[in-house]
Amino acid sequence: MIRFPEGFLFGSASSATQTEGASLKDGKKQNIWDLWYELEPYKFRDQIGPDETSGFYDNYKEDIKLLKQTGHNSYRTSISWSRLFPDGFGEINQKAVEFYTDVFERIKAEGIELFVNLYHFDMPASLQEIGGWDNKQVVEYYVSYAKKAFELFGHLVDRWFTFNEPIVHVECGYLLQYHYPMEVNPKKAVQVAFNTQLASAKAIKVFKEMEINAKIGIILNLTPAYPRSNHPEDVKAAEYAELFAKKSFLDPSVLGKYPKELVEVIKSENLMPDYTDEELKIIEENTVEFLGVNYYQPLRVRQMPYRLLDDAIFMPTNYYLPYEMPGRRLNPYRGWEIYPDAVYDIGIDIRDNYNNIEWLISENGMGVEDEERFRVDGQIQDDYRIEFFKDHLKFLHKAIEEGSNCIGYQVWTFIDCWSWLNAYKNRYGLVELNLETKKRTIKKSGEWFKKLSENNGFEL
Ligand code: BGP
Repeated sequence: MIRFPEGFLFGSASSATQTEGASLKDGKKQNIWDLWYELEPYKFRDQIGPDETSGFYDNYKEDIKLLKQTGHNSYRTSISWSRLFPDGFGEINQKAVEFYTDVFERIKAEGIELFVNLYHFDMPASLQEIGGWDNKQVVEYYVSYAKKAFELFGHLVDRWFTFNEPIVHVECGYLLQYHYPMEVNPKKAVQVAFNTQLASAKAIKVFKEMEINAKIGIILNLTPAYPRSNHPEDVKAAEYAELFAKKSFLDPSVLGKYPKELVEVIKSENLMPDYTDEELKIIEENTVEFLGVNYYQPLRVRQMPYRLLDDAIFMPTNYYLPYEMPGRRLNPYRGWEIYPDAVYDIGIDIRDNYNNIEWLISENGMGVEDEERFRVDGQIQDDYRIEFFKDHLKFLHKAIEEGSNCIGYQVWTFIDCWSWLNAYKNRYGLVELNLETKKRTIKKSGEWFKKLSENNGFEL
């Protein structure tokens, strides 16, 4: 039997845009997902947009009851910025205040620890029009939004997050064209990354000044980079990959400083952002109190074998090549390698290099296509998901045994939800969503998760 420390947090994570639906209802205005879907619906899988989610906005009362039935003692969701402030700033939407207050009160009434995230890839469309994270005025609007959220809901929320996976809106929005505004603009990408870090630190500063009785952190997708071999060139490639993918947000968020190697690369590429010493000081003095770690897949890399053109456009992958390890265990539906050992490596890295800060797994999960084929007597028998959780929990437990300060494990996700790029292709939920009827049915993994949480562990 594997047992976790007393009071260990079990739960799941979700986000506003992926669950609420009602994207233009009761005063909410467009965020970049609603806008992008209006402009280019063909870029969305099966042309399903963010209005067609599981419908938490209308179903939350029933959904919250399911949290208990699936063993949640903690739950993370996010506030939709453009629901609370339809224009991103200025007038507040009273309907949104009522909605989030009721949601949060009901979650608390169930005795569930409430984690609330302020930003999950969902810039209000009106603020994207003025440049989004590239514009420092937007940083100020974000801080005002955060302050209002702390004022309104500070008495209900146990743990706050400033951002979910900030590297994603940097890379996907400004280098790789997976997210709106789909630019390829390294200079902006660096500015967006810096401004996001600044926004996080400024929100933490306000939070601390308000002396709220809760904690504040950030969620990072910490993907360890494993070199193909011990050859020094492969090892160097992995160090570069970690600089971009991991340390770019982890170091300033936890240690208050950017790694000097990263600054050197950015300087040598002529991409230094616009910043002041005062801003660096704000970042240095306002680090996170705990950390959420999303982990799905490792990053395997090898030496970059080609010489680049002198004027090659900057991409992190100018410094390493992603590497597909032969024989890797794969989730074929998502194309992501399954490598649970990394959870241990993350735990030890945080213990040894990041002050052993308090942390939790804030997302981990397996998206599977056509789960319908696993239905027996009306219930999805998702044994593969249970195995996936167990495998990761074993390595998490090992890290905890060796002193890593991990306080919880939250899976992605609660009820099958809408995915940014894959709509409903891959299902992640502990609870099945019938797309036509919207009926919710607990999967086998949901029942298993309840036992896991009740026993604070599981039989090997
Ligand atoms: C994480 C995001 C989530 C979620 C998850 C699964 O990176 O924080 O919002 O979507 O990935 O990914 P996907 O939906 O692309 O399969």
